[in-house]
Amino acid sequence: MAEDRGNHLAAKAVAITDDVIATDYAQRPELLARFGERGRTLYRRDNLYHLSFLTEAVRLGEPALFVDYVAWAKSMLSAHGVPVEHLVENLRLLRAAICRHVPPDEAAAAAVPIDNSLQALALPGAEPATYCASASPHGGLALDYLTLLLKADRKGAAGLVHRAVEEGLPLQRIYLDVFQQSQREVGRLWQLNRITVAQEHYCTAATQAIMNQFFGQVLETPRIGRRVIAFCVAGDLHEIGLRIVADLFELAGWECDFLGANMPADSIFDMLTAAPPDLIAVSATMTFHLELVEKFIRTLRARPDIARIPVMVGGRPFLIAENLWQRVGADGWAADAETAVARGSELVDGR
Ligand code: B12
Repeated sequence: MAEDRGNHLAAKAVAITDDVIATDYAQRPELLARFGERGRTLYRRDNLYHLSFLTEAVRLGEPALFVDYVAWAKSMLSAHGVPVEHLVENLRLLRAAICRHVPPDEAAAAAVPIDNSLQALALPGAEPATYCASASPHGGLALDYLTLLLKADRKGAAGLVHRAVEEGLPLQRIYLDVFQQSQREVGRLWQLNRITVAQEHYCTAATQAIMNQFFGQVLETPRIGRRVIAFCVAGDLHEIGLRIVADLFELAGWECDFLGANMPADSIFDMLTAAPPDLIAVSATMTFHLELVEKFIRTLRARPDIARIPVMVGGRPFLIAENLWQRVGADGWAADAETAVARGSELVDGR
């Protein structure tokens, strides 16, 4: 059955991982001497991580989710000095181990994203491109903003965007062309091992603080009598994308109950029942949280009192596989906050 896809991979993740490691260490006994017990622990952690992405790609029938993950893993590993050949060999062992542990139909389904990834790894790969290119809209401003943050000058960065708004740049552009793009660039620089986790945290916290400075302005738009509840599924800690969505809804005159990151589903249902909104906006950034997005929508649809509230989804995995929103059962999706407001309005108009 389609809805059972990926179940065996999830259930057998530990056994598959142990098999990969046992096979590799038997073939290459020097690994233990070279990398010690810690090497084995990291190898184990990485394989469980590979499997968490692969399971979602198989479950949702979207191989692209795994291909994107492998491209990301390649770039992370090579930035830390691990040659691509290690990843290629790891994927081959993973493919073989899966065949030994899950039924043939699920093994065949898992082979598709793995083979697609191996093909992509065989091509010469460029490093991921910058999100703050001067040719992109307000790319120069985004780069200047980020450069100040990376020098730990958040006052300077705040001044820069406040001046741009005073000179007439709409707040929407600051949110999308500066905050969004600089955050994505921070991620790229971390991925390439060019900035530390501490620098990423500094930039993120500073951008959140600067966004808060604009919040009064965001609320000035006359209200239009529509309300959206916005949250990130449990475990997902990435809230800035959804916060941008929330603020742009407010700028368009909606009331937005922004609940932020890591929201337990039970509590959402209490809120939805007590005061049903016109629209629900659900965000997930990590691919392995898609299962919770799908589960939330399935549970909602089974509750007659709130079943018909339209649900929009968004976040990083939805940018990778454009039909994913349908696969998780949503009514719509959007690639960015501006489109989210337009699409959300259409969904509510169409009810
Ligand atoms: C900041 C950050 C964090 C912070 C988040 C803090 C916070 N308060 O939000 C912290 C440190 C917690 C974090 C943790 C992790 N992170 Co992180 N993180 C980032 C980073 C640098 C920026 C996120 C962000 O603000 N993006 C900017 C927003 C504006 O973009 P966006 O989310 O795409 O949102 C837009 C659209 O998608 C859409 N949208 C979003 N939600 C919704 C919802 C609806 C309904 C709609 C319609 C539209 C919509 O509209 C938004 C605005 O236009 C990203 C890099 C990146 N590319 O995003 C990495 C990134 C997402 N993280 C990554 C990773 C690996 C992790 C960790 C696993 C790291 C670790 N080893 O622990 C953990 C996982 C934590 C978890 N369980 O969730 C990777 C993911 C790679 C992958 N292959 O999946 C990324 C891509 C970094 C990278 N380049 O390697 N992270």
